Amino acid sequence: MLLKNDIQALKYDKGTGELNNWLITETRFNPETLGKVEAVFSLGNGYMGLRSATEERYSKEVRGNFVAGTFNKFLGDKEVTELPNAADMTEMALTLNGETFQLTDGEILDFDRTLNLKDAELSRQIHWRSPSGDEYKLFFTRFVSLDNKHIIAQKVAITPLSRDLTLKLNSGINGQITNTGTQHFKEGVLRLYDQKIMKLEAHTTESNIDFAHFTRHEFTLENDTFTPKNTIFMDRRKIFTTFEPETIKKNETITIEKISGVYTSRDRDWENVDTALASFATVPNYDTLFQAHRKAWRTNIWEQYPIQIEGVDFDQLAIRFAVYHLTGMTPAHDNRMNIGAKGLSGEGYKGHAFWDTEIFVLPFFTTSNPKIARQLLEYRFLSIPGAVRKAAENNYEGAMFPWESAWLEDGEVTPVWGAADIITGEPTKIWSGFIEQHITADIAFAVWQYYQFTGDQDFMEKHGYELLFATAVFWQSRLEENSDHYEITGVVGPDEYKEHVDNNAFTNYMAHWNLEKAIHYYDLLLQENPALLEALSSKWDLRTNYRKWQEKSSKLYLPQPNSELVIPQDDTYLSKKIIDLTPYKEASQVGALFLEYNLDQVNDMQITKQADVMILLYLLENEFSPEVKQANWDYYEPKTLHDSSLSRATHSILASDLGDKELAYSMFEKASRIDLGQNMKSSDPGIHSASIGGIWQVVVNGFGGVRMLDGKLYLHPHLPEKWTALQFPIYWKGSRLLINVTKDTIKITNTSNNDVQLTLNGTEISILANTTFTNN
Ligand code: IFM
Repeated sequence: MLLKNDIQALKYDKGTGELNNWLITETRFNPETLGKVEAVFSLGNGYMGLRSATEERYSKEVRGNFVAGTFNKFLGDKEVTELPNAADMTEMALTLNGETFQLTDGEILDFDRTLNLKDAELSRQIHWRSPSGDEYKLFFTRFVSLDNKHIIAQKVAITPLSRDLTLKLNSGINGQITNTGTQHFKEGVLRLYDQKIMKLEAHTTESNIDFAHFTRHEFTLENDTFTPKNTIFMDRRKIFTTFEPETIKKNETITIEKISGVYTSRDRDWENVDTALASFATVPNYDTLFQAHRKAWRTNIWEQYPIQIEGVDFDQLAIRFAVYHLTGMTPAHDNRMNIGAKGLSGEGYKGHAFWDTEIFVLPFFTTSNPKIARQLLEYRFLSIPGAVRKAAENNYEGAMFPWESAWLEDGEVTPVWGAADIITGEPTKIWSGFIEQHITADIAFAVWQYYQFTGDQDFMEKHGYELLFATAVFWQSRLEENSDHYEITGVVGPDEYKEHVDNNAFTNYMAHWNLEKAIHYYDLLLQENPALLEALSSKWDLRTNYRKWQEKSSKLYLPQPNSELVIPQDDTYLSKKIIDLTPYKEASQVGALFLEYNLDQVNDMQITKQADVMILLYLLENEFSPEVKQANWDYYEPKTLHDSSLSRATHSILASDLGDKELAYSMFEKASRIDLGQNMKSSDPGIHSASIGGIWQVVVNGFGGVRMLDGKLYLHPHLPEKWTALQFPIYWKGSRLLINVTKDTIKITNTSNNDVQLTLNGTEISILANTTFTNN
């Protein structure tokens, strides 16, 4: 389906047979829209993410290779730490019979570029006529290994069709790459080993991380491997070799493999550059690497998450696309790292982690791969010292988590200045790092959600209780007394178009929830594990805090539904001006409103950027009646621009809950096209991690109807009209359930040795160990 303003630049139906709904194809080379494909087709394994910039270079490309957790801060007060763009190892500049291979020159007779999600491999096939009229076929493939996290493998096969070919290849490692102009690396050693392996060492300027990059090439002509004439050259931060094979006969195919590796001193098994080199030296050729990589994807990903949608091919592709990127963006190998709002697919948001992780992405892992969810929560636990510092800097107590996070110790890393203000001509101040505070409760919420789904007592004892208590200590210190009640003034809620508001409903309710949970677990530990409570008490002064939690939580102002059942988003929202948002809602460009108004003006209008009250109704769903949910949907949705990619998924899930299948599906259609759709300008700085997590949530929590309420599992599917079947796995307290929903049956297979209790469409049932339950 094409949405308004779409042109069909991507195709989704090229895969047939085994590859049905596994391929995304760009069918027309467009040098103006390189960024979209670089991000959406990016390759990654959680250790690194590689933008899919082409082997040959173009003026509007943005090459990018990001290694998780290697943050560096450039000099100067205006800079914040960011994920540096590592040296580029993918460039391969080809000269064919004296002409530079460039798709902007000559003529493209045939072209497609395809991301195969199943094998996580990118391919590009081209039939090119050079400016002088010679024709060539070129076939490029590449992948970032899931089996060996350091490795990028590339291959190109070139066949001259018009006459014999004299080929020149310029290829190596280019450390002149920057983050939009900022050079994060000090020059290191360059070296060619045994006429074969090129090395470029680099060191981040401030965080002192060592990077070792290696690359090597292999040439094959009609099955025979050979070493062509080659000349090495070095430049600042650059090592390249010019290869000049003997003439290749017309219609013969020369294949060139380029295998590259990146290792850093952040690796847990890092010893030094020499051991990294020794490890790289044992890496096999493309095909052998590919077999292992493919097996890893099949076994660890697609067999682990067998999510199937029948009825709409695009939707099946979209959920696979989501799982593909959720895998590539997540540093599952290291609990000192988290997920960037753009994953590892671009410079956007500087690689920083936001509430996007806990509220939008984490539910996928909590439900489908609890081990990874635990590691992501451990990252927050390990970053408590930075959160305590942030609290202290703001005269609060406890752990006040940063709005944007990078290094564990950093605390707040949100930049202070952002986009241009069209009225004042100055940069707009970004207030989120100062006053978008709900993230502290969001993290506590994710801890609790993880605990309820998994029953992981070990995590709670080591990390979870402390996270719940430390966050509650912050909230009690944050609340402001106002005659007979407490309130929270001067914040930004999820709706970032409203700054310095008082009593943002989402923030207040979540803070209250956080305090109540802390009280509950304090009481519980007092009974069940007084020794642990004692240890935590002495660290966080819990006895005093407990009294304050009780006193303040019960008096915290929670905005109540008004006579129309609408919950005020904040103290003044409902009294602000209402304008006609139709032109902005219909605009293809996000933020179109700001071409006409500045943020101060928008602050004075009833315009909401993204789900705000709506996400409250989703997260704390059993605190609100269906009537309240409906009234708030009807009030806020027309005023919501969905200018954040986080918005539509939440709306879709709520629409499912409200029984409006059509609306839920149309919201899902839009959410699932944020990156994957035909808007070729949607994703240049990187894919939208939260929106991708949101796609999974819509499928499993929305249409699949999976919920955890008060620690119990509920299932109430609402299959969209167009779907005939939906299958997905979930873990509940360590037991794996495979849920299969069709128009008239629900089948639940319990593959564990424990019985599982759940409420299915309102009826409590027990799925016995190792059995399948069918409801029809
Ligand atoms: O965390 C979000 C926020 O809610 C809206 N602006 C973008 C951020 C990063 O995705």
